[in-house]
Amino acid sequence: MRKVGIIMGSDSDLPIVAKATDVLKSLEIPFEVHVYSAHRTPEEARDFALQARENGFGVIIAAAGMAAHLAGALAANTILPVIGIPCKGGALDGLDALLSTVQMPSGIPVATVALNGGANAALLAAQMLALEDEALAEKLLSRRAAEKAAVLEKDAGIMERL
Ligand code: RP5
Repeated sequence: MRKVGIIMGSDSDLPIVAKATDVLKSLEIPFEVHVYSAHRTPEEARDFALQARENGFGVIIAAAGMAAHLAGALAANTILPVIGIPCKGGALDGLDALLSTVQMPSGIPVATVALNGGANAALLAAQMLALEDEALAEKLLSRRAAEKAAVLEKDAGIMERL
């Protein structure tokens, strides 16, 4: 199976990235995590993206806050799908990161999840890899079934709580 590459702009983004790695571990998807900043270590970020396909990656997740150009900068150097996680924080509490990540000009797409959406970023990456991996697709279907059962269990008990 191809790996998921997770790049965070700073180690202060780690709590958000941990939500993604928890999901990837639960699905037994191999991953690699790096701290590469688009502005502090632009060469490392570029080289990672340029070599990602030949290094066995299938999807890249980029987590960054404030003027969050990391996902776009990685996407500029690879045709692998790039999923951006805008991280909360700073004076605008994430609105800056959300717009910086989601508003990519035509030609270089970044699939953007919610602010701090580490779990959904990992699930979206898993769904991409599952296109060519039936065993992984089955795990995702089981996960959906478990979520459905949990909601229906809450539905069954909701009247008793009122
Ligand atoms: C971005 O700036 C990082 O992704 C982080 O979310 C934010 C703050 O970085 P630190 O000042 O905590 O290193 O580059």
